[in-house]
Amino acid sequence: MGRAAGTALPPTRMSLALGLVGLPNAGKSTLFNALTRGGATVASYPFTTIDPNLGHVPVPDPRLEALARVLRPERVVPATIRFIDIAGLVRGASKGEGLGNRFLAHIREVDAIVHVVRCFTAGDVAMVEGDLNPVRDAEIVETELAAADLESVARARAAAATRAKSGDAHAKEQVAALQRLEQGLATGTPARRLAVEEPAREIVRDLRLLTAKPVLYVANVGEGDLPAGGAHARALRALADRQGAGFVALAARLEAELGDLSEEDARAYLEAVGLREPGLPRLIQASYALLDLVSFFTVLSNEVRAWPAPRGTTAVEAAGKIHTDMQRGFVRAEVIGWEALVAQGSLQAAREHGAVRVEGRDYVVADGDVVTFRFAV
Ligand SMILES: Nc1nc2c(ncn2[C@@H]2O[C@H](COP(=O)(O)OP(=O)(O)OP(=O)(O)O)[C@@H](O)[C@H]2O)c(=O)[nH]1
Ligand SMILES: [Mg+2]
Repeated sequence: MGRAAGTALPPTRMSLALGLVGLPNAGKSTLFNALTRGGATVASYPFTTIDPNLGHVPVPDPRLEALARVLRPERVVPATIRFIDIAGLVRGASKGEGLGNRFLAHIREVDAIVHVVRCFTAGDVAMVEGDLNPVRDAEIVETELAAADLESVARARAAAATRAKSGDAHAKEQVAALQRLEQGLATGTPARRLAVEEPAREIVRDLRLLTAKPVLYVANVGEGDLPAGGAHARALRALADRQGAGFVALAARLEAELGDLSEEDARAYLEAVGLREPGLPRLIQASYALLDLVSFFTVLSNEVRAWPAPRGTTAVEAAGKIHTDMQRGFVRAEVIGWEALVAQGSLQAAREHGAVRVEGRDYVVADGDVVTFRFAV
């Protein structure tokens, strides 16, 4: 296809991961268990728990269900995202308290943060800080993340300063830019809300700052506070709004229990607490959005499948998610929106009616596209 042999291809990325972060006893593991088990009931996808703290969770998607209803494949495979259950953090973690550094290293690995904040009272579950105060709890966690970032940036600045001393003019600019970033972090502003000046951009990207990651707050509320969530959840939502962060309120223990029930019993349970639907699908969809992923679909004779792709993914990159051969031998992509395909009833009908477009390798895949890749090996 006119490509020089041996040209390096962009690496096919592993699926993106979200870390469950929060104080001890916030309900992270309870929520993780609900996610990894509740997820299994969403579709036929055989979810894998790679280790007890890392799970693939299927993403519920009404568009995929609509396609499946019309196309009647043998298998329906949803997109998945990874959740990592991270050990609880305590005040002083950035100085090595509790599980300190190990905890922070795990957060550095993830692409986005689901910050679980305790909003339930239960006499038998100890509160690390003595009383219930979700906004304070959230701020303790954020302060630790910011302190760790401040240290990372200070170290990078010191390294740049050493290079500047040996006469590197660019390093001098980097020092100045890093200094300004440090000042912003020191006032408690998360890195995601600070502009990084060009000379320091690459350095900062490599630091993988903890407060640069997108955040979704989960208010873990008591069953008695459902359906609205209560005053504590409201306070936390206000904090999330101030930060421009995502927010979901749910009761983790109830969500975990729902996974053990028959569909009928689960419905009755939800009704009893005044909920129209469980909270997990909402949380998973919000998490998916937090990662800034779009979904494209593939249709084979016996399988309809959803694939996650970072917004802006091109057709040739999307092909590479499925198979490196498809990427290497990419010829073209045949594209139709999911709604149009549902209306047409089958890919064949869609082709006959001229409803399928032909796109080249640089086509940017849109959310909801159904794509057939043509490739030559
Ligand atoms: N009443 C109530 N209890 C909950 C809820 N979620 C969690 N718990 C209880 O809170 C305790 C701590 O929950 P975990 O899920 O282990 O908390 P964690 O955040 O993983 O804690 P660490 O791993 O120590 O950081 C357990 O006894 C849970 O049963 C909830 O929604 N309602
Ligand atoms: Mg835990």
